Amino acid sequence: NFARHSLVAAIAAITTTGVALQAHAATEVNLGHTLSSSSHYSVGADAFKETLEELSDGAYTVNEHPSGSLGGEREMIEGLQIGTVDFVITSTGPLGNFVPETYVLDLPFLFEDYEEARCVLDSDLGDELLAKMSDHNLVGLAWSENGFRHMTNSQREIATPEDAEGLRVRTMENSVHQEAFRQMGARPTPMAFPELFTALQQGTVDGQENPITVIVATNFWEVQDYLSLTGHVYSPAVVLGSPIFMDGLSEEERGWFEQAAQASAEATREEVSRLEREGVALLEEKGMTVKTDIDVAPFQEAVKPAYEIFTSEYGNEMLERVQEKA
Ligand code: EAX
Repeated sequence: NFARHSLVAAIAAITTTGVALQAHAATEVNLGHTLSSSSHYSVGADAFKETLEELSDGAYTVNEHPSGSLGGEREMIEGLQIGTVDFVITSTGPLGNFVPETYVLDLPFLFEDYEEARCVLDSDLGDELLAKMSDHNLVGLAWSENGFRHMTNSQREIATPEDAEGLRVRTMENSVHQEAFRQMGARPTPMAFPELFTALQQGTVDGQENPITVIVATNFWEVQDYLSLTGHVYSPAVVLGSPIFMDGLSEEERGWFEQAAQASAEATREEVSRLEREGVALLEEKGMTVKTDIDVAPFQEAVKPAYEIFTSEYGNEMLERVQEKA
């Protein structure tokens, strides 16, 4: 009798749970980025999804959209502002077009190494820049990472700025970067990332610049023979949210998303570190000619005017504050 009673109770419980689950189907949010599903951004997207689904006990679920399937980085940022995209992991490449305060982070040779860059982004200054984004209709959630950028091309080995002269180099849609490459004598061609592989393949551009992480994740060795470890600029990434989605959340829910973004950034940074250790050997194995011992002083000298152009437009204050912390 007792057994029968509990069986009935158990069935009732299952039925109720079933009804409850139906009534509260998980709310789906989308998260986009430009890189492949084997990339450091996808590692970060997976961490975002896992953390959020766990913290919210399944109330939210994340649909990941890698490989630029929601558009290039500039387009996705616009999507956040109009509410067609909920979350994005993006480099700061096109972000300055929306939040000019972040341009400072894109200056060449600003940070010496990963430790320094991460330390500045994790400081109160980094928090301040994240908070600034809400003045521009975006929610800045966490500083993630893309990595130090290096040059690749299909024509020749680059050891000095002169070697880059006349090369058509794809840059991000970032005026600071375009200026730096112009100063080096290259011909910068701004372009959204999803168009880049084909442009390299068809020879519309000779070269591009990206971190080891991106070169590995995008199989650039198939279309680029030379890699020079110029490390000319640190490329931060950021986890951004749509204010249209986030403004509707309770305090507690908002906290879940913030923690998910934090977990995402941490997982991505770990993957960047791993690829920094292992990626160059892999690219050599794939047939790239890698120039490792680059004297960066002439490159630093060549891009100096980019600093003047930057400060004449945005002033010295932010730059000095970053340099003090670095
Ligand atoms: O954020 O556009 C770029 O070159 C970026 O490094 C890439 O989209 C990853």
